[in-house]
Amino acid sequence: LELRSDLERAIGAGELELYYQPVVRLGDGSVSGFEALLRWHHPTRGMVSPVEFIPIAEETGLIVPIGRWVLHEATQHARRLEEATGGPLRMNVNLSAKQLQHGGIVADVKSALAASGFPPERLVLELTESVLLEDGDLAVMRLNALKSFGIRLALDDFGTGFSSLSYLSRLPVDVLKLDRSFLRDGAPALTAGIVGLGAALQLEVVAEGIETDDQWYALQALGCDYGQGFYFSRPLDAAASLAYRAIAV
Ligand code: G
Ligand code: G
Ligand code: MN
Ligand code: NA
Repeated sequence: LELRSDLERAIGAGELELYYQPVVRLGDGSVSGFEALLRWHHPTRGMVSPVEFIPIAEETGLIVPIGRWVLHEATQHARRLEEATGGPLRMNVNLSAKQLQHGGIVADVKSALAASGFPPERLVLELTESVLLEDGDLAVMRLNALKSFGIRLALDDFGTGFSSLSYLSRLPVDVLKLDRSFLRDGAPALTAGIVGLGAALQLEVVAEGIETDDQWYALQALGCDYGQGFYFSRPLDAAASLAYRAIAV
């Protein structure tokens, strides 16, 4: 496929860009941090979605240098965001299973933190339960090594996989990200159940895909602490993310 060879060039050619979506405290709508999301500006196809090119990056192994670039870029931008807002912020970075299988991940995270000076306590690595599908014990070892620097782990797309509950006991996670399908499909009992599960396990819960004020208020009433979604903000380019301020409550 031609996208494959194009992707090889894309990093060096500066065609990859990170967008940043705010994560807010549902209590008052204030910004707790941002999630970094990759975008590829392809010279002829225009914007290519990560849903299309991340799988290619994984098959070709290019996810390793791309992921390294993402970690460096996101932690450096996190420092700029903190300067712009004058307070501490978290930065969430997505990791795929392939990145975790590669031995370099621990060194890559360490070097991004050292180069940026961003504190590990505010870096959140998002993973899905698919990290356990292949060589799960190795993945858990690497995750524990990462956690030993003080970073946080979030389980992304929670509630959509096969056996989320048993995976929860194996993965050393701090945060559950409730998949946006729960809000989209209007599943209030399941949403309440997962928020309750998070509380029982002393995990933070981030609700994804908040698009209306009613969804916000309902989650607030359930005691869900954090959220993200188009209601607060779409993913923003770097300049717009620096200018983003909490919506007035
Ligand atoms: O922003 P958006 O719809 O387009 O993202 C789609 C998916 O791509 C998300 O579910 C996310 O997990 C994945 N993704 C986005 N950015 C990155 C990244 O930097 N690294 C990895 N591994 N996945 C990413
Ligand atoms: O899997 P992951 O959660 O990393 O994917 C995040 C993706 O979800 C991004 O592509 C982002 O653009 C998308 N997204 C974020 N907020 C909303 C929302 O409120 N509604 C919808 N439909 N998509 C969203
Ligand atoms: Mn994510
Ligand atoms: Na998600």
